[in-house]
Amino acid sequence: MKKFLFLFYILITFSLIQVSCKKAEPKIIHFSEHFIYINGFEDDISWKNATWEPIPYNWLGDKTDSSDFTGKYKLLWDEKYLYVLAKIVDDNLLDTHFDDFDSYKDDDGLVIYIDEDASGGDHQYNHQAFAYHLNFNSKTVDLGTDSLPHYYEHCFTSIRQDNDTLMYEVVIRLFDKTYQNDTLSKQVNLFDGKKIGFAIAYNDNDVSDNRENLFGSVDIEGDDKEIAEVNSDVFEKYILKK
Ligand SMILES: [Ca+2]
Ligand SMILES: [Ca+2]
Ligand SMILES: [Ca+2]
Ligand SMILES: [Ca+2]
Repeated sequence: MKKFLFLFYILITFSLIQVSCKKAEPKIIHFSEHFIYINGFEDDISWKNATWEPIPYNWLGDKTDSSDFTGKYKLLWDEKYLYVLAKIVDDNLLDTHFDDFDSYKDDDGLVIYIDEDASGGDHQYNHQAFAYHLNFNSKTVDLGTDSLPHYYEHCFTSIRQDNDTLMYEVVIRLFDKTYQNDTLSKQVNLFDGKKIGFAIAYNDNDVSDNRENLFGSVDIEGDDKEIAEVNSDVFEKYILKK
């Protein structure tokens, strides 16, 4: 009996070790066989073959419900670009800072986080990963190596508003950690089997001076729920598949 219990103990311990060592499989981004027209409409053939994923987590701000915000997104790729479609329902659209570099997180706006090689790690003042803040004028802002906000012409964005619904359709060129500026740096080509880190979020302000909530696509442990702005370890791993 003792021998049986010992063997049982070994088996359970081994199983627990296996479970704890098992890493989450990367999610799949499917290849786009067809041209995607960046116009804020989701009727392109390729989008029909992509699956919606939710933006369910309240990273910052008071507890709220679906009447305040709901969000979902789809991803696709081809050899040159990553494509993002995001459907946001926000009960009150607010854009009060007309200087794109001034308090942009206190206006409503989508944020797209990309770590081109899924390396993880700090990206606040370097370019091993990017946090693209999409303004309503379709310009994109992220912090530079000088710790100041700058424009990045990596994203071409179409935003279509229908009452309280925003449809973002975005085509993105990816850059690696050697990125210097938009004229000197060469974009990274995409290929079957390439892994990237990705997350998406929405700054929601409805009636306040400062941002009310930040909603995100990944479940972040710990107290620093805005960590995606600083560290790409929390981005989700995706693999490009043909
Ligand atoms: Ca379209
Ligand atoms: Ca809202
Ligand atoms: Ca990286
Ligand atoms: Ca809002």
